[in-house]
Formats: sequence, C-alpha cells, structure tokens
Amino acid sequence: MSDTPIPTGPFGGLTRLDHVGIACRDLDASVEFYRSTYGFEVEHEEVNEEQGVREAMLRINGTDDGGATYLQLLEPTREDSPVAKFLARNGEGVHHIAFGTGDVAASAAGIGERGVRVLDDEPRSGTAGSRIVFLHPKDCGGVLTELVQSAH
Ligand code: CMX
Ligand code: CO
Repeated sequence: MSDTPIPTGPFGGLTRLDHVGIACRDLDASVEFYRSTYGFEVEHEEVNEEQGVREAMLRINGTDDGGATYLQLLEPTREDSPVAKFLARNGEGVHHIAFGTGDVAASAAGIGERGVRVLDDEPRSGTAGSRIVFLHPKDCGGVLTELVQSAH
C-alpha cells in the first residue's frame, strides 16, 4: 500500500497530461507512421469492447511522478462507437486529451461540481486496467476530455 496522499486542489487534483487520443482508420498503419517518423514504440495494445476501440499506447517519455505521457491511437471496432462517429464527421485526427489523477472519482466529482457534465456515472475500464471518465466536449471548449487513474 502506498501512503502517498490523494491529490486534492481546486482543479480536481490533476497531475499531468497522460495522453492525447488520436482517431485513425488503420491502427497498424498509424503505429507504423509514429514508429518510422518519430521513433515511438508501442508499449501496450488492446481491444476495449466497451469503448469500441482497438488501441495502441505509444510511450513518449517517463515522468518523475511514476507516470508517463503517451499517444493513444484509436481504431473503431464497430460503427456505433464514438470513434467511428468521430471519423465519419471529421476524418482522422485528434480525438481527446486525457489528464492523469490519483483519484478519478474525486477528480470527476470536483469538476462536476463546477458545472461540467461528467459522461460516466461510475469510472469505466480504460487502458491496462486504468479507470477513466469522460467530460463533455461542449463544456470543455470543444475538447473531449478524459480523466485517467492508472492501475499502479
Ligand atoms: N471532440 C470534440 N467534439 C466532439 C467530439 C470530440 N471527440 N465528439 C463529438 N463532438 C461534438 C460534435 O462535433 C457535435 O457537435 P455539434 O453539436 O456542434 O455538431 C457534438 O459533440 C455531438 O456529437 P455527436 O457526433 O452527435 O456525438 P454524441 O453526442 O453521440 O457523442 C460524446 C459525443 C462526446 C458524448 C461521445 O463521443 C462520448 O461519450 N465519448 C466518450 C467515450 C469515448 O470517446 N471513447 C473512445 C476513447 C476511449 C479511450 O480513450 O480509452
Ligand atoms: Co483515452
């Protein structure tokens, strides 16, 4: 058990930029672009059926709080998924940003009290056992925003 205190503060205790989510039509081609152009390697790949995505996490760097910063490449697995809808409207591109937090439920509650719609009543399952919630893009200046608490 860690005795690190849960972060608190006026902005829900967010500690870092965890990842930028990018919608793509062909995950393997997108992974290859980021590998051959920038040298980023895949740290983790999975299918998340609840979110309707096949995804790859590409690690950019490590940070001194034990987390890292990633690109999350997202290919839809079904036509009624958020990423499929986004691709149909906008084509490939930046889909969301995600802030890291030590306590996703507390952060979501604090941010929700400020009038931002939290799209998930309870945190859902994200990459590699993380717990995630989304904030409505219309309440965040047009930016779909995720809060993520990593499994470790
Ligand atoms: N970024 C910014 N705006 C967005 C958006 C996005 N990614 N997706 C939709 N919108 C906007 C649309 O442009 C549209 O705006 P207008 O009304 O001005 O035209 C409005 O939101 C509604 O769009 P929609 O296509 O009708 O989409 P829905 O309302 O059905 O869904 C949202 C939008 C955000 C509620 C839905 O995408 C959602 O619940 N997302 C969270 C889950 C998710 O994205 N999962 C995939 C990633 C998983 C992961 O990161 O692990
Ligand atoms: Co994400």
